[in-house]
Amino acid sequence: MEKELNEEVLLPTDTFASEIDAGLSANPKAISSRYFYDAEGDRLFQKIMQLDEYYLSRAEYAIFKEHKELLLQYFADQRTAFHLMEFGAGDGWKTKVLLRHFIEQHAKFDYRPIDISGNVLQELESSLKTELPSLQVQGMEGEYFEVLNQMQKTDGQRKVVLFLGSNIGNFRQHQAISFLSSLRASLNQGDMVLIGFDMKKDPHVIRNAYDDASGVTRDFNMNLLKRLNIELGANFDLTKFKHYQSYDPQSGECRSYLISLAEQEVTMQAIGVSYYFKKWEPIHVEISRKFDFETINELAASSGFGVVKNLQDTDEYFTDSLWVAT
Ligand code: AVJ
Repeated sequence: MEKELNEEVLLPTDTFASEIDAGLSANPKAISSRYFYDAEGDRLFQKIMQLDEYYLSRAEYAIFKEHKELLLQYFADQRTAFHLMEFGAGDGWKTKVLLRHFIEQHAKFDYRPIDISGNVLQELESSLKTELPSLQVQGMEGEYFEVLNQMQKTDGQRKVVLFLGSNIGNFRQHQAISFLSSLRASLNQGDMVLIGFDMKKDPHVIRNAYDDASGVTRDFNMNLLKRLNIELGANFDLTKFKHYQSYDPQSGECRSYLISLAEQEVTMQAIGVSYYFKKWEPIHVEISRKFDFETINELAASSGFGVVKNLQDTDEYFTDSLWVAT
């Protein structure tokens, strides 16, 4: 592909600014976790994945190591060719376990990572070129469903969509159902999805994963304010906010907040607006939901999928749930 690729995720500043404005003007205040991922946010998330406390990526990696044969059997049903799509592939650390195995088995498939960041795709494609030269890769830059819908007409091959890492946890249940229903609408009957779910477990283990001893997650959360300073001309004083994490074992909601340590006013030059913060007022910045099988089944049933198989690591920390479009 001879396409020009962007340096990083470029959102129109007006959409970005107006969403931040709406969130900081609301009561209670909130900012969407999708804004974490500028270049520095990407780098900090990579560091999070290497933390002792952050078990999620390692657990999913272990599931793939253990069950790659079984997954290929399901994906390549009757030895037909398939498109392996991935939403938000990142550096592909976990996916490469599957890709390598599928290549070794001479499976008939191609790999199509989808991301709104051209830069992410470019890096992934070039690492795959050296590590798995015979793999057919086609990075697809754009919004997930737009890309899928464009493919709809191209050929009759089965699609298998990976949505890993418990990224689904960033949605509340009703949002997840609408996301998955849109996904279903872009697929044909018999297509499959493999979704990563972080499971409910010892609440201390979960809290620690989002409040690590070395403070990387704190920096990851605080980077959001830095980003607003740099990109929207805000004047957040980072010493006047702190990161706070809560986990509710009943709802399974793990929530991140940035808490104002003083009564203060913050100005955003880009739109010429000031925001007033009470002392101890929180900004809600992320929800990372934890799941159980009931919730997973409900999600599948409500969005037009049937659960084929649930795969877990030996600790039962994480589940990769394989679904078929019904
Ligand atoms: C990338 C959304 C799966 O919620 O666990 C990690 C992001 N936030 N530590 C998660 C995250 C704080 C992560 N996801």
